Amino acid sequence: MADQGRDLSAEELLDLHRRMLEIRDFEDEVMRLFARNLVRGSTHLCQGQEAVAVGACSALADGDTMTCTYRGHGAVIAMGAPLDRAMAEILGKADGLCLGKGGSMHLTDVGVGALGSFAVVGAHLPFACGTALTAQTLGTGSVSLCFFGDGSTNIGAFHEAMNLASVWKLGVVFVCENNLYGEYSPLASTTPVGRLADRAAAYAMEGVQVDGNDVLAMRAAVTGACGRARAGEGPTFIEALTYRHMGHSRTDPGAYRPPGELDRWKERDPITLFEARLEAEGIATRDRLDAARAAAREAVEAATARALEWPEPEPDARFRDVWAAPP
Ligand SMILES: Cc1ncc(C[n+]2csc(CCOP(=O)(O)OP(=O)(O)O)c2C)c(N)n1
Ligand SMILES: [Mg+2]
Repeated sequence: MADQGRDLSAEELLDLHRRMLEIRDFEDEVMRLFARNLVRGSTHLCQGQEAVAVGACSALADGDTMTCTYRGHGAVIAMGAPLDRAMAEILGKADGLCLGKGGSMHLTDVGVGALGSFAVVGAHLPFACGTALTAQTLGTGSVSLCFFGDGSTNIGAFHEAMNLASVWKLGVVFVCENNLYGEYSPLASTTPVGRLADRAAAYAMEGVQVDGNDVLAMRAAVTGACGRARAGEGPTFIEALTYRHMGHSRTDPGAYRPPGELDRWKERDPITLFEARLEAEGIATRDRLDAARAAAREAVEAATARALEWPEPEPDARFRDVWAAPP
């Protein structure tokens, strides 16, 4: 454990810190905009789960791809999507990542390898197999990183995708964000398996459980899985243990959670855990970390201000870019 991150320079470690801060501030900002009725539809926020997205995506190489769920703002930002165009998409603006047609649940930025956020639970797991099959067929060596929740492991598409990926030795890295709840249901009330990593054994696949609030542990697990994928050894299932600070979506106060649970998880906040390590190892002083916090907040505020200024889509644009042009 202690050796994790030794391959990274101080600047690279601080970059992981910055990315997590930007995602946290971005999500807090989305919450405020939602309360002002500026966000259409719902939002599913990922405060508390930043280390999963940032650690995992930092292990990818150019050309690798990523798919995720409606709780995917963090993953898309971790891939390198610009904050302003991501925020503009959530606001339904013409300059949004999907020209305002996707919204919070469908953030996509193909240019950075973020191939889609999916609102239908489990729908993207077979899609991730498809991108891995493309990589295998073309011999590109690219990896297909696929994020999904604990609840998704009970849906048929999960089992089909795990089976297919294993039997065809596809380079998929399945990252299950186990945040203990699927909507309002605790995991144990829907799932007979306590340790989700054990589900991989049914598909003769390597299954590992990782502290999803430890950005370097996440990075190390995904680095190992990418190595296996690129060597043609097939997929890996990573269960990332984490917690969402907010309710399932913006209308959910999360009252079903036992008293004290949220506070206990906040004591293991991924950002403060990483800051403690950066300080303990002499990578950054408290002042430097505070400056990074202020800089991230300013970056998100500036991106939000730009996104708010940008125009609404023209009514005529609503049927454009919906279907691909025939070849
Ligand atoms: C096929 C399908 N069934 C049901 C839903 C409604 N639904 C939306 S999110 C969700 C819970 C998913 O939980 P989990 O996979 O743990 O992800 P989390 O929201 O915790 O990130 C459900 C049941 C849906 N979107 N798609
Ligand atoms: Mg969940």
